[in-house]
Amino acid sequence: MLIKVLTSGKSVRVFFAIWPEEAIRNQLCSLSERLGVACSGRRMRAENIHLTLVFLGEIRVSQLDMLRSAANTVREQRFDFIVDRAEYWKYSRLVYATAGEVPQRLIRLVDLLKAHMSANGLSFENRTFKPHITLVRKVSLNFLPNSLRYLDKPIIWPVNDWVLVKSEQASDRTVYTPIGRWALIPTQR
Ligand code: 2AM
Repeated sequence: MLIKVLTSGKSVRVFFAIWPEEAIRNQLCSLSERLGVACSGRRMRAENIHLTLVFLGEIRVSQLDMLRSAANTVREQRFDFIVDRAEYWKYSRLVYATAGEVPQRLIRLVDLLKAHMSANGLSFENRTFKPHITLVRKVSLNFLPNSLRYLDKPIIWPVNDWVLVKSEQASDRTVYTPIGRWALIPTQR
């Protein structure tokens, strides 16, 4: 399904991501509340919680159609992303949630997206994929204690689709708007 882009500018900052539905967002939000208090950092706003697949950065608006056509050809099956831990990234001063075991289908999805984008002439920063759901920023810690690192009850996130997101800077906040959505192939669980 495509969502009309409401933009008049010549370039747009975009990335591919998986975006939690309400039930999972609420669980991640509760986790960010716990971590935010313990680490005294700045929590991500609930509606901005996501997992980035490929960050494309600034592209021309005129490239969006080509990007969507390339994305239309990506096929991968549904998977669960099992969030069972939090980690601290000292360099970036952020605390994020992640999975001890990264699903192969997630890795394949990212590889496919990168390959299709490159084949269509889009250049982007090709960092090693490190799945992370940023929850708290501006954290000052030496390390994250184990009591905060491991979740008592993992959050089982059923991933059914992925999105293309436009990122904009409003006066005091970052606004993310989905501008495309693609379904993953259903499998028998
Ligand atoms: P972060 O949460 O670690 O900041 C939108 O900026 C999303 O793209 C965020 O999830 C951000 O990760 C990710 N991202 C990856 N590479 C980026 C880059 N070079 N610049 C900005 N954001 C990037």
